[in-house]
Parts: sequence; C-alpha cells; structure tokens
Amino acid sequence: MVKIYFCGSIRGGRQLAVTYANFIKMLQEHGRVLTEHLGDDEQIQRKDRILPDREIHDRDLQWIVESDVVVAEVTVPSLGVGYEIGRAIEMGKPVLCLFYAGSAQPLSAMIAGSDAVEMCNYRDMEELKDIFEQFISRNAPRRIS
Ligand code: 6IA
Repeated sequence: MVKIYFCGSIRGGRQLAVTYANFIKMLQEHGRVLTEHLGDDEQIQRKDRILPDREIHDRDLQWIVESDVVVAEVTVPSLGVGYEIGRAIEMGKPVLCLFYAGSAQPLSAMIAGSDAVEMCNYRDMEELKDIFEQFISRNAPRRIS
C-alpha cells in the first residue's frame, strides 16, 4: 500500500481544516494517509494535550521517512509544514505542494521557487483528482502491501 504523508497547518492556523479533510479523503483512494488526523480538529486538540512536542516531532519525522510521497497544502503559512517539506526534500521524497490560487497572501518564495517540489496552484478540488492520480502513479507505482 502506498504511504502518503499529508502536511497541513496546525498551529499556523486551522482555517482550511475542511479542505485538508477533503484532500485526505481523496488521497485515501490511492493509499494510506499516515496523517489522517490533520483534517480533524477534535482529534488534534485531544492528542495535542497528551503528546509532548518532542514526541510529535520525532513521530512525524519517522512517518516522513516511511512515506513514499509527501503532499503538502501550503496556503496557510505554517512553520511545521515548511519544515516538513524541507526535511522531505533532503530525504529525496517526491513532494507535491498545493496552493489555493485565489489566496490573498502570496506563497513563500522558498516553496514557490523550489524546483525540488512539484507545485500545483488549484482553484477547485475537482482539478486535483487527476493531479493526485498522476503524481502518485508516477512516484509510487502500486506495490503489493
Ligand atoms: O507549525 P504547525 O503546527 O502549523 O505544523 C503543522 C505540521 O506539523 C503538520 O503538517 C503536521 O504534520 C505537523 N504537526 C504539528 N503539530 C502536530 C500534531 N499535534 N500532531 C501531528 N502532527 C503535527 C498533535 C495532534 C495529533 C497527535 C493528532
């Protein structure tokens, strides 16, 4: 089963939580999303109170190591998401970044200007179906789990 690490803002702001949940659902058609809690505010608040930051950091990094591909929603600026993208690039993981084209705030040049990530400026969710399909089949051909 293809392992997908999905990144989205937590402490950077939760205004796109519903979008994250939708992307996670779409990605689950292609494999296992290791970070499925990212779309679920209730789960995040519950676990955030129990897990110390070091454990969150170490566990998430380990998940990136184990993942086949990384998909990051980058519209809401998040230190954690930027950090995860940088670490994933260093590990040689294929990284797809999704940025809402109607965003009032421009994307950081460190992501928009990186040729180590695949950039997708989307307007609506529908157009991402094909993008996900192609990105995953190109970078993580189906494996027998
Ligand atoms: O700086 P931010 O908090 O916005 O960073 C968000 C990114 O860091 C996400 O892509 C996550 O993968 C990761 N991250 C930050 N906090 C957590 C976290 N908190 N849990 C998992 N990943 C996190 C606790 C909630 C969880 C146990 C359900």
